Amino acid sequence: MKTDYSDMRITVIGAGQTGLALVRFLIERGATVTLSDRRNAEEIQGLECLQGLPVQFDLGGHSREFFEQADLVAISPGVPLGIEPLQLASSMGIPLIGEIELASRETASPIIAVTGTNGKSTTVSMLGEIFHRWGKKTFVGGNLGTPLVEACSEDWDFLVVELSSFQLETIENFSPRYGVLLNLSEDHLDRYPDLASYYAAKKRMFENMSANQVAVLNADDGQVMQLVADSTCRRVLFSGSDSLNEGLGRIGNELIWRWQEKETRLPLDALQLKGLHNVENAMAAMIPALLEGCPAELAWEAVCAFRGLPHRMALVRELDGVCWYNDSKGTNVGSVMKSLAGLAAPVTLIAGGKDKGGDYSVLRPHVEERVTDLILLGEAAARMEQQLVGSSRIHRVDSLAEAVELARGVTPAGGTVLLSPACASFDMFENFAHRGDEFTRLVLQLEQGEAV
Ligand code: UMA
Ligand code: ADP
Repeated sequence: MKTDYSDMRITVIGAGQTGLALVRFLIERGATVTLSDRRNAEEIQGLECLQGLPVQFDLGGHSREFFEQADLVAISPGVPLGIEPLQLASSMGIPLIGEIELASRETASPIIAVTGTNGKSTTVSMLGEIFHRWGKKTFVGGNLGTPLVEACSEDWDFLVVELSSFQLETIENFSPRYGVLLNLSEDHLDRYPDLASYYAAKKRMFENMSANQVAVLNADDGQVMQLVADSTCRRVLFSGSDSLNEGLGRIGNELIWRWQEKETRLPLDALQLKGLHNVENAMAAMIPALLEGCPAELAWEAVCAFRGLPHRMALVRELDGVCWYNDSKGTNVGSVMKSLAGLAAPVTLIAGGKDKGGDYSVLRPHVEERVTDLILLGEAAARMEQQLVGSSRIHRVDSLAEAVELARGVTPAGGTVLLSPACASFDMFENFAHRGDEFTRLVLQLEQGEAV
């Protein structure tokens, strides 16, 4: 399993979390490594973790020579395959490999992979809670935060891996024991020419899976069922709206697991996380555990005890009768709809950020129903305003600080302020967590008694 990279010249592209982890791994395996990034050293965080290692740097742009002369190019997920240096390497027959493919070749541990447009991080975290409570040595990472390559030199009972479409684009032989597909809706249209290409990347998760492997699918999502229609792997379904003859369904306030002539019921009231979308995430997380033989009650206890991840509908504070929620991870319109659905009017919604090219007008009925003031910032603000004009009072601001100040001024007691941007954060922040932390800091600074 241990690939011998000694004497290979490998160029790693992207000096983010993935690239830095790849460099450390490949050097340990004897490769001669160059790290290439379009940013300068001063702009890159965490480079110091490579101190003392024999790595060559190609920073402030990608030089041809490191792509022309490589034996292999290892790619970070955020780097699009269409950029010139990768096209060049590819045209010269130099193999390109993504981090998930590279890492998964190194491990024999069973992989539970989770993808979908929304709910991935919540679901993999729930899976981690279940398997840990069951006493299994379990890695939980991937797009969630820790690159898979950091785990692949160790033995694990299970590897639970969140996969984005970017990571799936570059797989070749990757084949998880379980492939969970939660839902599909519009996202990442700044990277893909159309929705079909984004869905096609998601579909790749199933392309090497066969009858011994299980696709865990959301029966309520027509796009999901259609996407996997021609796959040859086993399927186990979940539904938040229907009792299923086989699989994990729902009847009123109970989940019902029907499998091999047996039936188990679980009380939905016990789930801490609210909203139908979290019921779906919980069901998706339960299925691999149940099929692995984890007692249903133990798995359900673990899921119910889970209190959610930061930056997903996290209540920052209640101040003068106004609740302030940080949903910085609401980075597409689908997730904003779910977040809004759980709130009562009047809501002040702070949105906008890096524009991913999607259609914001689908938010209109949800904004009209609940949002009184819509505060827009970032690169996407102009397009959002155009598409949502007339749906609520719209304000444009230049910074998050200004947005918070304005929200404070316009939101009456009994109302809610929600940061749920429907956009990526990279135009103004390092990532969604940075944006959420900044929002939290600003909100915690607000003084009592100064509301409208
Ligand atoms: N870069 C170049 N040339 C380019 C493009 C980018 O050099 O043409 C460089 C950037 O300057 C930067 C580096 O590439 O230094 C960033 O690489 P990256 O975007 O792959 O970021 P990582 O830090 O490695 O983080 C990635 C995931 N990021 C993306 O896919 C954008 C992280 O997901 C993931 O947690 C991490 O790997 C570990 O697996 C974040 C994300 O935003 C949370 N994901 C998207 C999402 O969830 O919507 C898909
Ligand atoms: P992801 O990792 O796919 O971005 P997260 O679990 O981080 O998903 O949740 C991000 C946001 O997406 C949440 O704040 C919530 O608004 C929304 N969300 C979570 N789960 C679902 C789901 N199953 N379906 C639709 N939206 C969801």
